Amino acid sequence: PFTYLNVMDKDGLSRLVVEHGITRIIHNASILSAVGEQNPQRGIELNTTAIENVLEVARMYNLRVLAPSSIAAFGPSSPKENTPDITIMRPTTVYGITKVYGELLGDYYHQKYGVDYRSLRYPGIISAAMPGGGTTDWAIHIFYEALKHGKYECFLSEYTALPMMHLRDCINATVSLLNADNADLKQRTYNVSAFSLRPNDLAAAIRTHIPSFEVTYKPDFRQQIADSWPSSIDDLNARRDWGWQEEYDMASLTEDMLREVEEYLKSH
Ligand code: VAH
Repeated sequence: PFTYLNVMDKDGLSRLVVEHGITRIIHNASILSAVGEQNPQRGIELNTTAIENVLEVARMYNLRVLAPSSIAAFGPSSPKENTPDITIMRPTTVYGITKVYGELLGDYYHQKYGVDYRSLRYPGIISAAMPGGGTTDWAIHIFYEALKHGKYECFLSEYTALPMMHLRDCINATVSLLNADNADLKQRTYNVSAFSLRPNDLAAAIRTHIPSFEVTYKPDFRQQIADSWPSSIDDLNARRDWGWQEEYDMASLTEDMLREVEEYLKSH
């Protein structure tokens, strides 16, 4: 079953939960990092009100909630490499600030009301679906441009390493945490990542399939956002507590993405 819902409408969310006997919510509705910096007030309003509504409805109806956070919850003063789950978190985007707020509010609802809140700090998620205004969108656009035009102008510098994962690994991690036994969870929010990815490395991987592929680099406002985030993430707690394990590395992701994007372009 599928229906539309405005996540700002708490009563509408409550009605949906009651009418459909909902027991779990995966809350993905959010304004992402780049779009959020172009309209900060809209990002603050939606991202905070949405998580508040989801947690309140979860409290009222005893729901299990998986409300993803992001590596964007870290900032320039967080450790840059192998960033741990628990560390300094002073993000410099409204997206990151609202993600830290969501994590802290989720912990509060868990402690005060016993709400079964769980969260994953997603890295950049790579799939053939068009991205929604994030700073990691380059890792999707590059495949479309490689297949359509044989060249791509990247909005980050070639050496900007960011944690990433394939969408299938993201879904597997989400379902694994959602189904994990509470007794196995030693924290409510976990880092997850499959590998760190730099634009020049992905360009080289694509060139093993499309030798003539050319990339130029023209950093824009998103470079400053990317520079404030970790280059790599420590997700050992997720691997230990509930068995997180990625399937895709950069090479297998590249093969899969070229195949999926080619399929998409044939039918659109
Ligand atoms: C963004 N794709 O770029 C999202 C993600 C780690 C980044 O949260 O905003």
